[in-house]
Amino acid sequence: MNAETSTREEVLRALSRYTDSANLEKLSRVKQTSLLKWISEVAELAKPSRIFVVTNRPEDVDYVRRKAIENREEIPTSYSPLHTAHFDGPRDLARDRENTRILVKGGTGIAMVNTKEREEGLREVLDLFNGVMRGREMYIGFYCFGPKDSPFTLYGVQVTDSAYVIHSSNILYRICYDVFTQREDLEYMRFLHGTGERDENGWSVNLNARRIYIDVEDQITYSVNTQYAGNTVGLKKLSLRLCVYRGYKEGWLCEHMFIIGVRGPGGRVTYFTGAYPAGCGKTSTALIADTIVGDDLAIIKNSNGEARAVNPEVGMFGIIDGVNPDDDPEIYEILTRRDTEVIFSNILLTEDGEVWWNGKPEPPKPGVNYAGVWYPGKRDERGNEIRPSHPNARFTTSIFYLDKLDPRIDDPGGVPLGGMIFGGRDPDTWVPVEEAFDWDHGVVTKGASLESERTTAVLGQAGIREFNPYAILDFLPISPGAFTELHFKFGESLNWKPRIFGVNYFLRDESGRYLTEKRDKYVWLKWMELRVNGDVNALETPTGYIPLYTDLARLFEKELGKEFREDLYEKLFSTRVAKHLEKIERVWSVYSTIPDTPKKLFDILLEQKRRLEEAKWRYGTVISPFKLDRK
Ligand code: SPV
Ligand code: MN
Repeated sequence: MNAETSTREEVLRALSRYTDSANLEKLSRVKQTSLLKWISEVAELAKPSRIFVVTNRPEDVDYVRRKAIENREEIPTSYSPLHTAHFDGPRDLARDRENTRILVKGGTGIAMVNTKEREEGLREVLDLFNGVMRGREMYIGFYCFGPKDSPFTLYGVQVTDSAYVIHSSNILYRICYDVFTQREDLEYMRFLHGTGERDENGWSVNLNARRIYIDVEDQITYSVNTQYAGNTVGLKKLSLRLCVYRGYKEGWLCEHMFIIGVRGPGGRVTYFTGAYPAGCGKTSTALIADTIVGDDLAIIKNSNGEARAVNPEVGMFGIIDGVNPDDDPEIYEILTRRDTEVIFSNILLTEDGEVWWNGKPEPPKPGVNYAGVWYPGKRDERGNEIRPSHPNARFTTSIFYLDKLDPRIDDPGGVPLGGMIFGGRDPDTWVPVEEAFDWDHGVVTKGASLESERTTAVLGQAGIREFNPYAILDFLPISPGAFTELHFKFGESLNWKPRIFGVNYFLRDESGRYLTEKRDKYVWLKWMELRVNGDVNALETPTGYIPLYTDLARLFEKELGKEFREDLYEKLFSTRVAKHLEKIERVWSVYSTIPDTPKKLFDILLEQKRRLEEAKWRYGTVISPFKLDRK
């Protein structure tokens, strides 16, 4: 017997203390001895009463669903056996920015990234895992982060004592236990989660010891004393940091972007990715598109000189607040069908066992919600009325229910990218749609410069612009400067670079009224599709290319049956020079604090500033599109 086999046998013997014969057999088929060793170390530390392994078999998936209900992590509804409600508790229903940290050797700071000295962080978090699963079952799930047999795909193992976390993972990702039993050479990410002590409502109680630590070198994440999926489901936002880091090392992109298809003349489909900060139209754009590949994440690689994208996920963890039958018919239908599997989180579960959220046409009945028992008019200790469902209430469901699902969702080669879209909540600067001059210009002035106004619903301080480059700031393990450099290099490696666009659905007039309507974004998409394919001309502004009035008038008529007036066009597409100059100042001052910002970023900002100043001298501070040259 050689040393390898004896180690493997020893590891399996150690694991047998936590497993029945069926689960030991499942583990024994996993080829990566080092992974089994880690699992056994985790078990020794967290001390679960037993281990359950989720394979590709439907019985295992069903078992997890049943356990989530037995453990009271999910509550059945009267509406459908496949609909359940989950509550995170009033102080645990969002991502915890403060306690989410990237572990860095020596604790060296990374500009704009929340870090922690690695050894110190590991000591702290491993201590929190000591005995954390006592009396609980530990679940192990194996997943693909991407289509099976794809060069884009990453692999991950979720270890958790929460059946809800594994249930969510089973909906959101492809189960890939089979791959782990076939390929010994697999590189994989590891996600360890412990719910921590729960109170009588089922909420995690030790919120002061809530920690989400990310070790990018070892590709392990730790999450403890929390339940909210954005903090706990490893392959969601924790893997995003690991994926960005790996892309940074290897020269490809992992993005917080949807992937959509837009149809053009002759039935062609052009694919776009899009990055928008929360609450800025990301999901609604994805759902209004002609086809949808993904709603949240994208892995983008150079494939024979062209940029191709895959969605690493197969499910949606979407905001349910405001979803209504008129504006979101497709999602509404999925959420109200009885044969769809949905986990509703932080909604209102009414006393007759039905799910209610803000957006349902009928008024809410009493029930339980994220803050306990709820009845109309209930107030918190400060006298504020408690909303029946929370603004960050969510649905977890399969993307395969979507009628508009793109047939290439499982394509191992990904979809070819025609364009990349960046959008923020901007009342007064960006036009509704504009194409950058080229890749580098788009990277800097659209992606790296993305800002968004805080919404009143989130912070109660409307009007404050937050810097959120590429809509990924919360998830960056490297500085925004280094991330920008990565985009430059990626662009250089391509023979054909996707066009880059900026969109803004939130432009307002002097009285604060929105100037565009919800469905107008469909026209902007159609215009971008035509631009990518060289089918329409554009006007050159100091900040990029904008649509001609005649093209938009035709598209509004054709796509929405709506008249698009010339005076509205002029208002929407005027270049607001002074606002742009202010924006450049803000962006410049942020990047000048980031030491690894490439010089090219400043050069491009400077050129844009010069163009704006020259235009201001020629035309004044607001430039009508009718004054510009056609390109
Ligand atoms: C987001 O906030 O961008 C989400 C939800 O997609 S979370 O999983 O919390 O990140
Ligand atoms: Mn997201």
